[in-house]
Amino acid sequence: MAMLSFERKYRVRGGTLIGGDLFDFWVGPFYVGFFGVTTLFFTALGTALIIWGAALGPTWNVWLISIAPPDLSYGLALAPLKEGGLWQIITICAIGAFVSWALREVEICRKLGIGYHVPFAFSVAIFAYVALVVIRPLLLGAWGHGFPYGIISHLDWVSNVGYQYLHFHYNPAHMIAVTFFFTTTLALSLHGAVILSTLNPGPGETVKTPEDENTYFRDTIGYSIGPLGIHRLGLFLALNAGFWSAVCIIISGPFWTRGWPEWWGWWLNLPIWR
Ligand code: UQ2
Repeated sequence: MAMLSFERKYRVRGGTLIGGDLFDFWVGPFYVGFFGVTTLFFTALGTALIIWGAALGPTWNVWLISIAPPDLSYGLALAPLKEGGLWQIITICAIGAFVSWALREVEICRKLGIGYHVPFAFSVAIFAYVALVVIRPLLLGAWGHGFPYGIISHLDWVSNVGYQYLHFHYNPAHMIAVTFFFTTTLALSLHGAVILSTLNPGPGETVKTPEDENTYFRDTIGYSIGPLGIHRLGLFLALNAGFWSAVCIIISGPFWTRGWPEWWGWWLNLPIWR
């Protein structure tokens, strides 16, 4: 399946952002490209450093392994490897790998002559991660504000930072992000359900059409957004979920230092209540 007959015509030269046709080739089904090489480099180095960091640590229990950022006292300086320096290099490798992957997606879009929607969407996910480990630590003046790389430890970090602002659910940007996440799941469940139902109409029946999907939603809720529209809506909802997640953590600390419930004082103090 990796090399369908029509796939050959899409395996075109060019569209690269750097290096001309130096890495412009495929290995099996995979496009390599300059950024395929850099993705591989950062991923291999980052993974090796994580394993080394785990080997230094007190446990091999996968739930408990954790690689912590430097102590706050290091500020924005480089720390010794075993004092958070490992976390700093792993963070560079992660961002290097993520950005390389996004740029490899851009090159493939250019080859195919399609829009940049996929790398753009991935960039929003990268932005959410960078907001946590680069933008907010920079604004707060210490890499120690980044989150630790561990399964349980990063959950503890989220919990602790949440309680630091008393009740994070009162963060207005967090409210918007959560609403987008929930709406994304609603849209995806509606979409997945209607697609599966039209493709599985029952024994002896032929597969149904997008018109049946339109009719289903018009009959039930009086409106259909359409087969193209639902994908535009899904992209919009998902990108906003990631974007507002980044906003809600960046404003916590750099732009609001008290408890989030207190932020709503502007509402309680409106003159209309007197
Ligand atoms: C739709 C449509 C699809 C769909 C879905 C809808 C034929 C295959 C799921 C219905 C979606 C609507 C009405 C929008 C709902 C709004 C929110 C905010 C969740 O009409 O066209 O195509 O998959």
